[in-house]
Amino acid sequence: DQTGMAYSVGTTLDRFIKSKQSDFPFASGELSQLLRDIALAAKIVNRETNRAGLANIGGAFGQTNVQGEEQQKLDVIANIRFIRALSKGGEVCAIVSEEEDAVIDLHNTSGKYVVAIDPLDGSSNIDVNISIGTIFSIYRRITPAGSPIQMEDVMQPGSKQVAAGYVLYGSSTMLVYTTGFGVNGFTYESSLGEFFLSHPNIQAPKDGNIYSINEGSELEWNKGVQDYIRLCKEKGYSARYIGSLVADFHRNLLKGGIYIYPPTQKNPNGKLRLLYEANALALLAEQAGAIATDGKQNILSIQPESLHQRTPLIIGSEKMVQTAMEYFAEEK
Ligand code: AHM
Ligand code: MG
Repeated sequence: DQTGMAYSVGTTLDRFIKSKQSDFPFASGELSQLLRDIALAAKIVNRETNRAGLANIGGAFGQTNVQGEEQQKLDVIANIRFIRALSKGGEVCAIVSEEEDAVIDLHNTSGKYVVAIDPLDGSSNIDVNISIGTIFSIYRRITPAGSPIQMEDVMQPGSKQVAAGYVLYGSSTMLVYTTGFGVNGFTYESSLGEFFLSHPNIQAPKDGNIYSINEGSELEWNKGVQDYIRLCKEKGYSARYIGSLVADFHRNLLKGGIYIYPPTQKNPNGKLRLLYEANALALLAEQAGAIATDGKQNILSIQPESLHQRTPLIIGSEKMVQTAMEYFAEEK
């Protein structure tokens, strides 16, 4: 029951995951454990992001390592943290990460799940104390457990996701995820080291008045995009663009809005990556009653052809995305 259920104040993520186990009557609990692994890594990355400003005074902060090596970049650290958590848990057989060219085969053939992850998205915002995020998609492997993983296990369309979510490292840190039964958001209480259910059963507004696009690229857009953004202005919508996909998506999900990363001359297929950026947010959008498309088809129905494939992304409130698509269909 997604709507009628009242959660007590102080439902922790762990307890929530446990209470949702009955959504999967025949499940072994491995997906639940995998979600807990991700939450743990998120707490660690949260700690690192909070300290990021102290990186250059690491000595005083006790952060310089014994070899005197330079502090690693936060996105590299996040990549290591998530891969470590996912490898140790034992539920995962393969990982696709934005930070790694090839598939990471964990050589754990009994692991049922494949994870695609952008460990720390919003690279231009990392060093300037602006919200950043982690995005993840979870798939069940197709080939039988016990055999080596194959590309088909990894290259599944977004419609096959069994769970997806993001972590937003913002003014509060939040974890928002779905297992295909609605979308729930948890806010991190750092003094207790716990995520608490703060946004049960998130429903995206059907319409909105915020548009999010990098307007610096306007001259590179096709006419459909230009015309739609002009419409947004005629309607008096607000422009909001953080440049961190998770943060822009999260705001629009709660307030109603549209996020667009269109094809540009520089990036004819858009900039964002299908496997570990667009798919997860598309599933969350759909589960919250919003829409995600590449302009022609539902993001979730795209059959991936390469690991780091890009896709245009139009995502947000149903009415806004539908109107945008009518404009984009005119093209040129
Ligand atoms: P990244 O993976 O290098 O961080 O790039 C992805 C980010 C998204 O978070 C954001 O929405 C987009 O790139 C912003 O791109 P631009 O600076 O071209 O507007
Ligand atoms: Mg990214």
